[in-house]
Amino acid sequence: MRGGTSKGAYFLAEDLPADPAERDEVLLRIMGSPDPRQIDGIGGAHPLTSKVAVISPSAGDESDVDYLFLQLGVEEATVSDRQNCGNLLAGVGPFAVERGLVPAGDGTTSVRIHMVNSDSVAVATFPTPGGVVDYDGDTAISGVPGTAAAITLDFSDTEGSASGSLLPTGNVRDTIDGIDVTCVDNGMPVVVAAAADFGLTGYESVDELPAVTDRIQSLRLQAGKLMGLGDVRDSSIPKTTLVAAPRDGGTICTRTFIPLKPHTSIGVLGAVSVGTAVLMDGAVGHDLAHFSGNRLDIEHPTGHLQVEVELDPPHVRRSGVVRTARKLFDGTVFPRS
Ligand code: NQM
Repeated sequence: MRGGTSKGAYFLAEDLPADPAERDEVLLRIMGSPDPRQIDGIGGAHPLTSKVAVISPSAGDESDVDYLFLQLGVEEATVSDRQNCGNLLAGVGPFAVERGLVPAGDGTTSVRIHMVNSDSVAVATFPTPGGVVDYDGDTAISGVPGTAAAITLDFSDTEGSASGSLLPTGNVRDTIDGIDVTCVDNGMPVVVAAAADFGLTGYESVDELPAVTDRIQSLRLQAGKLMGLGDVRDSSIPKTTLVAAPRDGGTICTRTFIPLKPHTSIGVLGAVSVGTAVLMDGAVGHDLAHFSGNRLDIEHPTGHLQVEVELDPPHVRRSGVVRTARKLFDGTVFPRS
């Protein structure tokens, strides 16, 4: 399924080996990692298309399904459960209905999704006229051609998703390598820095960005330690987002690295986290941002991502976003033996 601006393979947990090491081995073979082209698998040769969602019915009363997100390396044989993915999340509710894990409502269906990676709950609401998921609609999201049905995602408890707190270093601003940064985690651990401090305008195209990779790596390795994430050399978190003043009517302009490759847009929870940071007095980006209305409009290399964040400083009340998803293929994949 395409979920938001990402694409991944969605599995029922019962169809995969229960042992995590065995499961990861099978998933690497399915996606074709490690290989820059993922030629021997179904992965799309980019972190945004080398993703897996594992879904199962929830045990407790607080959610309907459990969603475990796994980020597979492309050139590395890595499988990481350390981060969430708010984009693949968009496909989880429809998948749960398609697979009969949740009954469809007549009109719309809301599915309470336990995001296993961060132990938090998201509520996804999407159209199910006549009890069938309808993927068609008139909602456009930047980075995806055409339009599709809106899937609203409401988050609670995303604060400190991987690091334990909204400001994991204990400060709203730190200095690393002589550069001011804000380390934030409202669903995704992100290091926010000013593009100008990297000698960039912040409006570069994705192809112009990779030149700064060494500096981004140095920044995130040190930030990872300050954020309590340990040695993050082989980890997909934290992400780094370089910010600049908006130039297309938005709140803030962003260029994001996941963790070293430039993102063609920005992750959902990444955008929620950056939006949360710039709302805070003293944070990097706060003085560059233009605020108007309830929504935060995050400009990125291929358009805009609008998020809602309600703060009750120093805590988060709620956050939300609108995405779309599409069922692309349903069938059997053959991991080579
Ligand atoms: O931040 C990319 C994406 C993501 C993750 C990444 C995401 C999120 O665009 O919630 O969606 O940051 O690796 O899918």
